[in-house]
Amino acid sequence: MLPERPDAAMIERYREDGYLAFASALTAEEVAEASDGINQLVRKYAFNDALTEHVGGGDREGSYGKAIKNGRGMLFKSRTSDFHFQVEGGYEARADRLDELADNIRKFQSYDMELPIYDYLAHRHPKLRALLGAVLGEDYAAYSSMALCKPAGGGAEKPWHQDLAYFAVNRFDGVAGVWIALDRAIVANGCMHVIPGGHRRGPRKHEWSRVDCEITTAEIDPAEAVAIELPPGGVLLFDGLLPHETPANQSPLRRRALQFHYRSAATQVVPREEYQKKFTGPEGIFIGCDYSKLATKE
Ligand SMILES: O=C(O)CCC(=O)C(=O)O
Repeated sequence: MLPERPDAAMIERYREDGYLAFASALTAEEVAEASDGINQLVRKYAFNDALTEHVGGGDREGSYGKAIKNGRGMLFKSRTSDFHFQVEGGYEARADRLDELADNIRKFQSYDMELPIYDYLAHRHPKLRALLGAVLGEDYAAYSSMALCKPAGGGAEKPWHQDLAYFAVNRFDGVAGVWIALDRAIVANGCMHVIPGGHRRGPRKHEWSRVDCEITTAEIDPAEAVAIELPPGGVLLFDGLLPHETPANQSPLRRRALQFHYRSAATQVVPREEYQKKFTGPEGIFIGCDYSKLATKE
Protein backbone atom coordinates (compact mmCIF):
# COMPACT_ATOMS: atom_id res chain seq x y z
CA MET A 1 0.00 0.00 0.00
CA LEU A 2 1.34 3.44 -0.91
CA PRO A 3 1.61 5.23 2.47
CA GLU A 4 0.72 8.84 3.26
CA ARG A 5 4.44 9.35 3.88
CA PRO A 6 7.19 6.83 3.11
CA ASP A 7 9.35 5.87 6.08
CA ALA A 8 13.15 5.90 6.23
CA ALA A 9 13.42 2.12 5.63
CA MET A 10 11.43 2.47 2.40
CA ILE A 11 13.68 5.24 1.13
CA GLU A 12 16.76 3.20 2.03
CA ARG A 13 15.34 0.28 0.04
CA TYR A 14 14.74 2.61 -2.91
CA ARG A 15 18.37 3.79 -2.79
CA GLU A 16 19.58 0.18 -2.59
CA ASP A 17 17.30 -1.50 -5.14
CA GLY A 18 16.51 1.47 -7.38
CA TYR A 19 12.76 0.90 -7.17
CA LEU A 20 9.72 0.50 -4.93
CA ALA A 21 6.50 -1.22 -5.98
CA PHE A 22 3.09 -0.63 -4.39
CA ALA A 23 0.25 -2.95 -5.32
CA SER A 24 -2.33 -0.54 -3.98
CA ALA A 25 -1.79 3.13 -4.72
CA LEU A 26 -4.60 4.69 -6.80
CA THR A 27 -8.30 4.33 -6.04
CA ALA A 28 -10.57 2.39 -8.41
CA GLU A 29 -12.20 5.74 -9.34
CA GLU A 30 -8.84 7.28 -10.25
CA VAL A 31 -7.97 4.25 -12.37
CA ALA A 32 -11.36 4.34 -14.14
CA GLU A 33 -11.10 8.05 -14.88
CA ALA A 34 -7.49 7.80 -16.07
CA SER A 35 -8.37 4.83 -18.31
CA ASP A 36 -11.38 6.56 -19.77
CA GLY A 37 -9.15 9.59 -20.45
CA ILE A 38 -7.28 7.63 -23.10
CA ASN A 39 -10.52 7.03 -25.01
CA GLN A 40 -11.59 10.64 -24.50
CA LEU A 41 -8.37 12.02 -25.91
CA VAL A 42 -8.40 9.65 -28.85
CA ARG A 43 -12.01 10.60 -29.63
CA LYS A 44 -11.11 14.30 -29.35
CA TYR A 45 -7.93 14.29 -31.42
CA ALA A 46 -7.79 11.34 -33.81
CA PHE A 47 -8.64 12.33 -37.40
CA ASN A 48 -9.75 15.79 -36.22
CA ASP A 49 -7.93 17.94 -38.77
CA ALA A 50 -8.66 21.18 -36.94
CA LEU A 51 -6.86 19.94 -33.83
CA THR A 52 -4.49 17.30 -35.05
CA GLU A 53 -1.82 16.62 -37.60
CA HIS A 54 -1.69 12.99 -38.76
CA VAL A 55 1.71 11.67 -39.65
CA GLY A 56 1.63 8.40 -41.60
CA GLY A 57 3.10 5.06 -40.53
CA GLY A 58 6.72 4.01 -40.59
CA ASP A 59 6.93 3.40 -44.31
CA ARG A 60 7.34 7.11 -45.00
CA GLU A 61 10.68 8.26 -46.39
CA GLY A 62 13.49 8.94 -43.93
CA SER A 63 11.32 8.19 -40.91
CA TYR A 64 12.14 6.90 -37.47
CA GLY A 65 9.69 4.08 -38.07
CA LYS A 66 11.47 3.00 -41.21
CA ALA A 67 14.55 2.13 -39.16
CA ILE A 68 12.95 1.10 -35.87
CA LYS A 69 10.01 -1.23 -35.28
CA ASN A 70 8.79 0.78 -32.29
CA GLY A 71 8.44 3.93 -34.41
CA ARG A 72 6.14 2.39 -36.98
CA GLY A 73 2.58 3.24 -36.04
CA MET A 74 0.70 6.27 -37.31
CA LEU A 75 1.35 9.39 -35.24
CA PHE A 76 -1.30 11.95 -34.21
CA LYS A 77 0.14 15.33 -33.18
CA SER A 78 -1.86 18.06 -31.50
CA ARG A 79 -1.62 21.38 -33.36
CA THR A 80 -1.94 23.37 -30.14
CA SER A 81 0.26 21.55 -27.61
CA ASP A 82 3.11 19.02 -27.44
CA PHE A 83 0.62 16.22 -26.91
CA HIS A 84 1.01 13.37 -29.40
CA PHE A 85 0.20 9.70 -29.58
CA GLN A 86 1.10 6.79 -31.77
CA VAL A 87 -0.80 3.64 -32.66
CA GLU A 88 0.81 0.22 -32.52
CA GLY A 89 2.84 -0.59 -35.66
CA GLY A 90 0.79 -2.72 -38.05
CA TYR A 91 -2.55 -1.42 -36.76
CA GLU A 92 -4.50 0.48 -39.39
CA ALA A 93 -6.07 3.53 -37.72
CA ARG A 94 -9.54 4.39 -39.05
CA ALA A 95 -11.67 7.46 -38.43
CA ASP A 96 -14.84 5.35 -38.14
CA ARG A 97 -13.36 3.11 -35.41
CA LEU A 98 -12.11 5.44 -32.70
CA ASP A 99 -12.77 3.18 -29.71
CA GLU A 100 -10.94 0.36 -31.45
CA LEU A 101 -8.14 2.84 -32.17
CA ALA A 102 -7.95 3.73 -28.46
CA ASP A 103 -7.42 0.04 -27.72
CA ASN A 104 -4.51 -0.04 -30.16
CA ILE A 105 -2.46 2.90 -28.91
CA ARG A 106 1.21 2.23 -28.40
CA LYS A 107 2.34 5.51 -26.89
CA PHE A 108 0.98 8.72 -25.38
CA GLN A 109 3.36 11.62 -24.90
CA SER A 110 3.10 15.02 -23.16
CA TYR A 111 -0.46 14.32 -22.01
CA ASP A 112 -0.25 15.49 -18.39
CA MET A 113 -2.08 18.77 -19.02
CA GLU A 114 -4.67 17.35 -21.44
CA LEU A 115 -7.15 16.27 -18.74
CA PRO A 116 -7.63 17.20 -15.07
CA ILE A 117 -7.13 13.57 -13.97
CA TYR A 118 -3.66 13.45 -15.55
CA ASP A 119 -2.74 16.85 -14.12
CA TYR A 120 -3.84 15.58 -10.71
CA LEU A 121 -1.96 12.28 -10.91
CA ALA A 122 1.18 13.85 -12.35
CA HIS A 123 1.39 16.94 -10.16
CA ARG A 124 -0.98 16.97 -7.19
CA HIS A 125 -1.71 13.46 -5.94
CA PRO A 126 -0.79 13.79 -2.21
CA LYS A 127 0.72 10.32 -1.70
CA LEU A 128 2.69 10.40 -4.94
CA ARG A 129 3.92 13.89 -4.07
CA ALA A 130 5.07 12.70 -0.65
CA LEU A 131 6.89 9.75 -2.20
CA LEU A 132 8.62 11.87 -4.83
CA GLY A 133 9.49 14.57 -2.32
CA ALA A 134 11.13 11.95 -0.10
CA VAL A 135 13.37 10.55 -2.86
CA LEU A 136 14.08 13.70 -4.92
CA GLY A 137 13.69 16.50 -2.36
CA GLU A 138 10.56 18.61 -1.82
CA ASP A 139 11.55 21.05 -4.58
CA TYR A 140 11.52 18.41 -7.32
CA ALA A 141 10.08 19.27 -10.76
CA ALA A 142 8.10 17.39 -13.42
CA TYR A 143 10.23 16.27 -16.36
CA SER A 144 7.97 14.38 -18.77
CA SER A 145 4.75 12.45 -19.23
CA MET A 146 4.83 9.40 -21.42
CA ALA A 147 2.75 6.27 -21.43
CA LEU A 148 3.13 2.99 -23.20
CA CYS A 149 0.01 0.94 -23.77
CA LYS A 150 0.31 -2.59 -24.98
CA PRO A 151 -2.64 -3.70 -27.05
CA ALA A 152 -3.78 -7.30 -26.53
CA GLY A 153 -2.29 -9.84 -28.89
CA GLY A 154 0.70 -7.91 -30.18
CA GLY A 155 1.70 -4.87 -28.13
CA ALA A 156 5.39 -4.44 -28.89
CA GLU A 157 8.21 -4.99 -26.43
CA LYS A 158 10.23 -2.14 -24.93
CA PRO A 159 13.71 -3.65 -24.67
CA TRP A 160 16.17 -3.19 -21.77
CA HIS A 161 17.13 0.44 -21.29
CA GLN A 162 17.87 3.15 -18.74
CA ASP A 163 15.63 6.19 -19.09
CA LEU A 164 18.67 8.43 -18.65
CA ALA A 165 20.04 7.05 -21.92
CA TYR A 166 17.26 9.13 -23.52
CA PHE A 167 16.91 12.15 -21.18
CA ALA A 168 19.25 15.12 -21.62
CA VAL A 169 20.07 16.26 -18.06
CA ASN A 170 23.25 17.38 -16.32
CA ARG A 171 23.43 14.69 -13.61
CA PHE A 172 22.13 11.18 -13.10
CA ASP A 173 21.35 10.81 -9.40
CA GLY A 174 18.12 12.79 -9.30
CA VAL A 175 15.64 11.41 -11.86
CA ALA A 176 12.75 9.11 -10.97
CA GLY A 177 9.87 7.62 -12.92
CA VAL A 178 6.40 6.73 -11.66
CA TRP A 179 4.74 3.94 -13.62
CA ILE A 180 1.03 3.39 -12.95
CA ALA A 181 -0.79 0.24 -14.05
CA LEU A 182 -4.26 0.94 -15.48
CA ASP A 183 -4.87 -2.73 -16.30
CA ARG A 184 -3.54 -5.73 -14.43
CA ALA A 185 0.10 -6.02 -15.50
CA ILE A 186 1.52 -9.55 -15.51
CA VAL A 187 4.37 -11.28 -17.32
CA ALA A 188 2.05 -12.52 -20.10
CA ASN A 189 0.85 -9.04 -21.09
CA GLY A 190 4.18 -7.26 -20.69
CA CYS A 191 4.63 -6.03 -17.12
CA MET A 192 7.74 -4.17 -16.03
CA HIS A 193 10.95 -6.11 -15.41
CA VAL A 194 13.86 -4.53 -13.55
CA ILE A 195 17.41 -5.39 -12.47
CA PRO A 196 17.38 -4.73 -8.71
CA GLY A 197 20.31 -2.52 -7.74
CA GLY A 198 21.28 -2.15 -11.40
CA HIS A 199 21.17 1.64 -11.18
CA ARG A 200 24.25 1.65 -8.92
CA ARG A 201 26.53 0.59 -11.80
CA GLY A 202 25.82 3.87 -13.57
CA PRO A 203 25.31 4.38 -17.32
CA ARG A 204 25.33 1.26 -19.53
CA LYS A 205 26.04 1.08 -23.23
CA HIS A 206 22.99 1.45 -25.45
CA GLU A 207 22.66 1.01 -29.19
CA TRP A 208 19.92 1.04 -31.81
CA SER A 209 18.59 -2.39 -32.60
CA ARG A 210 15.90 -3.01 -35.22
CA VAL A 211 13.38 -2.59 -32.39
CA ASP A 212 14.51 0.43 -30.35
CA CYS A 213 17.43 1.98 -28.50
CA GLU A 214 18.47 -0.67 -25.98
CA ILE A 215 21.24 -1.78 -23.62
CA THR A 216 23.72 -4.03 -25.42
CA THR A 217 23.17 -7.70 -24.59
CA ALA A 218 26.63 -8.01 -22.97
CA GLU A 219 25.56 -5.48 -20.34
CA ILE A 220 22.42 -7.30 -19.15
CA ASP A 221 22.13 -10.61 -17.34
CA PRO A 222 18.47 -11.66 -17.73
CA ALA A 223 18.92 -14.00 -14.73
CA GLU A 224 19.08 -10.91 -12.52
CA ALA A 225 15.72 -9.60 -13.75
CA VAL A 226 12.66 -9.40 -11.54
CA ALA A 227 9.11 -9.12 -12.94
CA ILE A 228 6.96 -6.46 -11.25
CA GLU A 229 3.39 -7.70 -11.55
CA LEU A 230 0.81 -5.15 -10.42
CA PRO A 231 -2.98 -4.88 -10.21
CA PRO A 232 -4.77 -1.83 -11.72
CA GLY A 233 -3.82 1.19 -9.62
CA GLY A 234 -0.48 -0.31 -8.61
CA VAL A 235 2.56 1.93 -8.85
CA LEU A 236 6.25 1.38 -9.53
CA LEU A 237 8.69 4.13 -8.58
CA PHE A 238 12.08 3.66 -10.23
CA ASP A 239 15.42 5.39 -10.57
CA GLY A 240 16.37 6.93 -13.95
CA LEU A 241 19.42 4.65 -14.13
CA LEU A 242 17.54 1.43 -13.31
CA PRO A 243 17.70 -1.01 -16.26
CA HIS A 244 14.15 -2.07 -17.12
CA GLU A 245 12.16 -3.63 -19.95
CA THR A 246 8.68 -4.80 -20.80
CA PRO A 247 8.18 -7.84 -23.05
CA ALA A 248 5.70 -7.97 -25.91
CA ASN A 249 2.06 -8.54 -25.07
CA GLN A 250 1.09 -11.82 -26.76
CA SER A 251 -1.87 -12.31 -24.45
CA PRO A 252 -5.57 -11.41 -24.92
CA LEU A 253 -5.26 -8.92 -22.00
CA ARG A 254 -4.73 -5.25 -22.81
CA ARG A 255 -1.95 -3.64 -20.73
CA ARG A 256 -2.10 0.14 -20.40
CA ALA A 257 0.07 2.18 -18.03
CA LEU A 258 0.76 5.83 -17.33
CA GLN A 259 4.23 7.11 -16.71
CA PHE A 260 5.55 10.39 -15.34
CA HIS A 261 9.17 11.41 -14.78
CA TYR A 262 10.58 13.90 -12.34
CA ARG A 263 13.92 15.53 -11.60
CA SER A 264 15.47 16.93 -8.45
CA ALA A 265 16.03 20.67 -8.26
CA ALA A 266 19.75 20.13 -8.85
CA THR A 267 19.07 18.13 -12.02
CA GLN A 268 18.78 20.53 -14.93
CA VAL A 269 17.70 19.92 -18.50
CA VAL A 270 20.69 20.75 -20.71
CA PRO A 271 21.51 20.79 -24.44
CA ARG A 272 22.10 17.25 -25.79
CA GLU A 273 25.77 17.96 -26.53
CA GLU A 274 26.38 18.76 -22.87
CA TYR A 275 24.52 15.67 -21.63
CA GLN A 276 26.34 13.45 -24.14
CA LYS A 277 29.67 14.42 -22.58
CA LYS A 278 28.45 12.97 -19.27
CA PHE A 279 26.49 9.83 -20.13
CA THR A 280 29.72 8.08 -21.06
CA GLY A 281 31.49 4.75 -20.67
CA PRO A 282 35.04 4.12 -19.43
CA GLU A 283 36.54 5.57 -22.63
CA GLY A 284 34.67 8.82 -22.16
CA ILE A 285 32.46 8.15 -25.20
CA PHE A 286 28.68 8.72 -25.15
CA ILE A 287 26.84 5.43 -24.57
CA GLY A 288 23.20 6.62 -24.52
CA CYS A 289 20.74 6.82 -27.43
CA ASP A 290 22.48 8.60 -30.27
CA TYR A 291 19.78 9.90 -32.62
CA SER A 292 22.33 10.87 -35.28
CA LYS A 293 23.15 7.17 -35.70
CA LEU A 294 19.49 6.37 -36.21
CA ALA A 295 19.32 8.64 -39.25
CA THR A 296 21.82 6.44 -41.10
CA LYS A 297 20.38 3.09 -39.98
CA GLU A 298 18.44 1.40 -42.78
O1 LIG B 1 5.32 0.73 -20.10
C1 LIG B 1 6.16 0.12 -20.73
O2 LIG B 1 5.87 -0.83 -21.46
C2 LIG B 1 7.61 0.49 -20.67
C3 LIG B 1 7.80 1.88 -20.30
C4 LIG B 1 9.24 2.25 -20.35
O3 LIG B 1 10.09 1.52 -19.95
C5 LIG B 1 9.61 3.53 -20.88
O4 LIG B 1 8.78 4.17 -21.51
O5 LIG B 1 10.77 3.92 -20.70
